[in-house]
Formats: sequence, structure tokens, C-alpha cells
Amino acid sequence: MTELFGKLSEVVILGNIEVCDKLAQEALDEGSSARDILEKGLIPGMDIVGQRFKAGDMFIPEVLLSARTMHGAMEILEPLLSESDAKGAGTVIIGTVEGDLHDIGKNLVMMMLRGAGFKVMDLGINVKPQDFVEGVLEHKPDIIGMSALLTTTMPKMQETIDSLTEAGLRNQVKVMAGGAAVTQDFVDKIGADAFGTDAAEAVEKARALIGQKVDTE
Ligand code: B12
Repeated sequence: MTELFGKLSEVVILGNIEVCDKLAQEALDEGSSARDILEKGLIPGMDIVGQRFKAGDMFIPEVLLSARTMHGAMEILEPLLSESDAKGAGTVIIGTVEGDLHDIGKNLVMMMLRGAGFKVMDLGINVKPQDFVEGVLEHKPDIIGMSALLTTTMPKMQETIDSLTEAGLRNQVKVMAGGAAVTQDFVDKIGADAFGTDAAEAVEKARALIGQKVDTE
């Protein structure tokens, strides 16, 4: 099985959409959990893509292809992650902040939250502070999740919190933030309620925010 996870990482790196879908299905058929396929196959592959992009060994078109490959397999896994856990945990609206188009991490967080029983509304990418405010008015969520991958878009998280305050909504909703560039210090500084380093921690933090017992399994 470890071999299959290794192959999954490899095809994410190569951006081979068809083979990746096939391998993800094969891993499921052989009894792997959707969560293991994500955490031991797809995410490690994307981590390597990140390292190579940073080192200048991979370029944007290739990274995009890897991202699409990962998305394809995530679509196969999502229903399984969503049905595998509790229900009625709370409502979350989530989006990638204005100016930022990265959505792989946000989508993972979304899937894991759904898997944990949260009702999650996806506001998508490039979400303006005002759109978060309108999302709160429309969906009355317990939690807002903001994702940012760029240091240049992180200030939009502060702007979003300020917009919520101006709209008189800040104390009606908990705010959770994450993304590769975001840190606990930054989250404290902007006055958000929680930070999550990865999708699993996002679930733990979301549960804690709405006062549910954290499932340590
Ligand atoms: C894929 C990718 C892209 C793809 C995005 C495709 C897509 N649909 O998302 C494309 C090619 C479009 C892209 C474009 C750009 N990118 Co880019 N990209 C990446 C890359 C390689 C991987 C990101 C990723 O998906 N990681 C995998 C996921 C699973 O991890 P994650 O996003 O961190 O999410 C996890 C956690 O952070 C957390 N999390 C995420 N969101 C949230 C939210 C909440 C609420 C919580 C609790 C937790 C949480 O949980 C997630 C799951 O575990 C990173 C490098 C890297 N290592 O991060 C660069 C990177 C983010 N990109 C970078 C740059 C500079 C750019 C561009 C400006 C490049 C350019 N010159 O055009 C553009 C900007 C476009 C824009 N306006 O957004 C830089 C950012 C540098 C910085 N610190 O500002 C990075 C770090 C690469 C680098 N080292 O230079 N990119």
C-alpha cells in the first residue's frame, strides 16, 4: 500500500490526471481510507511540487497541472470523507482572501470540515472582505475560515475582520485563519480566534471554537 501512496505522490508531481484518478480509485478499492490517500499520497506529492517550485525546478504551468491532478482525485475522495464522520457540527463559510487564487489548501480544509460533519459554504477564491460580510449575513455561520498563501494578501484577513466589526457582526461569528504564510503570531495580531496549520488542525480548532469535544482519534 505504501507503494501505491508513493505512486500517487509521483503522479501528482507529474500532473497525470487520468492515472491519478485511477490510482486513487485503486487505493480505495484495496481498502485504504480516503483520509490516508490524501495525507499519505496526494499531500506529500503537492509538498514536493511546492519545494520544486520554490527552487525554480518547476514552473507555473506544471504546478497548475499538479493542482488540477490533485483536484481530480479530491473529487473522488470528497463524498467518502464527508460521509465518514459525525453530523450537525456547525456551519462554516470559507474562502481564499481577495487577491489570492490559491485554493488547494482551502478545499482540503473544506473537505475535512465536511467530513467532520460541519456544513460548509464555499465562497471560492479572491473573496473580498465585503463578500465575507455578506456571507455572514446570508448564512449566519458559526465560523468564518479565511485562507491566504501570499504574504501580499495576508493583510486582507485583517481587513475582513475590520469589515465584520464595522458591520457589527464580529461578536456573532468566530474567525479562523490559515494558509502557508499565516502564523499563530499573525492570527493573534489581527484578532482572529484560531489558526490551523493543516486541515486536520482546522477541524480540531473549529470543534473547539464551537465548544465541541475535540476528537483525538
Ligand atoms: C499550487 C501553487 C500555485 C498555483 C495555485 C493553484 C491553485 N488552484 O491553488 C498557481 C500556479 C496558480 C500559483 C500562482 C501563484 N503563486 Co503559488 N504556489 C503554489 C504552491 C506550489 C503550492 C500551494 C499548495 O497548494 N500547497 C498545498 C496545500 C495543501 O497547502 P496549503 O495551501 O498551505 O494549505 C494547508 C494549510 O496551509 C492549511 N490551510 C490552508 N488554508 C486554510 C484556511 C484555514 C481557515 C485553516 C484553519 C487552515 C488552512 O491547511 C491546508 C491543508 O493542509 C506554493 C508553494 C507552497 N509550498 O506552499 C506556491 C506559493 C504559495 N505561490 C507563490 C507565489 C509567489 C505565486 C504567484 C505570485 C506566482 C507568480 N509569480 O505569478 C502566483 C499568485 C497567484 C495569486 N494571485 O494567487 C509563493 C508565495 C510566496 C509568499 N510567501 O507570498 C509560494 C509560497 C511559492 C514560493 N515559495 O515562492 N501558485
